[in-house]
Amino acid sequence: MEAFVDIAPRTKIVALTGAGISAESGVPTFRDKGGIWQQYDVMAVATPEGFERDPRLVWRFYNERRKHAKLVQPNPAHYALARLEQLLPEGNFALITQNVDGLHRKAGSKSIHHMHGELAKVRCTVCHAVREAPEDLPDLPRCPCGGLLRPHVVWFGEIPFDMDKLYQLVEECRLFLIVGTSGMVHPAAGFVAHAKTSGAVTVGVNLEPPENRFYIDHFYQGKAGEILPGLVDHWVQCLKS
Ligand code: BV8
Ligand code: ZN
Repeated sequence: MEAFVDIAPRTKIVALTGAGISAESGVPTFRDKGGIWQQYDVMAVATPEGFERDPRLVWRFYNERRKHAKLVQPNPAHYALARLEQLLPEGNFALITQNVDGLHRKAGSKSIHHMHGELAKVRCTVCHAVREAPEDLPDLPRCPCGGLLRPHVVWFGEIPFDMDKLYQLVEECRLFLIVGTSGMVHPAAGFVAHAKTSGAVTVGVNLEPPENRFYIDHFYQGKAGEILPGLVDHWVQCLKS
């Protein structure tokens, strides 16, 4: 593996994470063998049409994942990103995650953009109120207004949250770190190319070379939980020098 790239003290860093950063916490990824989409038909459980057709099936899928997410803990990769944020000057770090599992918040990260939403939240399909998911949800949970509740996540064909803000962060950063994502799902998968054309140095950590590997200047192949702590240690030294 090549030596870790240096950073300068005032570098603005944006990190984008995907399911791979939670793999070592025991959260199944989507496209690896045994991944979530191999057990469920993605069109049936992660699209508005699927919810329209069979909301009970979609609720079973998300309740199962929400229950599992409550039992798992962050791994060294999540903690490394939380540590990096603490050591950088206020406003010089932003975390964009495709993950809905809540592990970045559990690890202490503060500036988190859950672009695909959060398992822990539900949204009313009528009044659009967003609230924490109550403990045990009935088969077809309802809002006090009577509307059917849905998971507060972004399905295929839906627009991810805060896209204008996310594009601004990607354009302003000087270092773009991409961790644990196959680079298959847009528009998240396009952020690394956008960062690079906006003048950022791009750094990637992934078990396998991702689809968007071409745009990654410094690629460290392996497990995020094993590589990120050392990378952050190196960057902490750079910040001190
Ligand atoms: C949209 C939330 C319009 C719910 C998810 C081109 C442009 C724009 C859109 C499209 C386009 N082409 C196709 C589309 C449509 C579609 C899309 O991208 N389809 C793909 C599959 C072809 N995109 C959409 O519909 C998006 N909306 O486009 O709106 C628009 C257009 C432009 C601008 C604005 C709006 C909505 C997509 C969101 C869908 N919702 N999830 C839920 O979680 O249930 S997506 C789902 O996939 C998760 O969020 C997941 O995070 C995400 C991406 O997957 P990854 O995180 O990368 O996970 P994956 O399993 O694929 O990979 C894991 C990686 O980790 C692997 O590489 C593996 O090697 C690595 N790994 C494993 N273990 C480790 C590891 N790495 C390090 N350490 C380890 N230990
Ligand atoms: Zn409502």
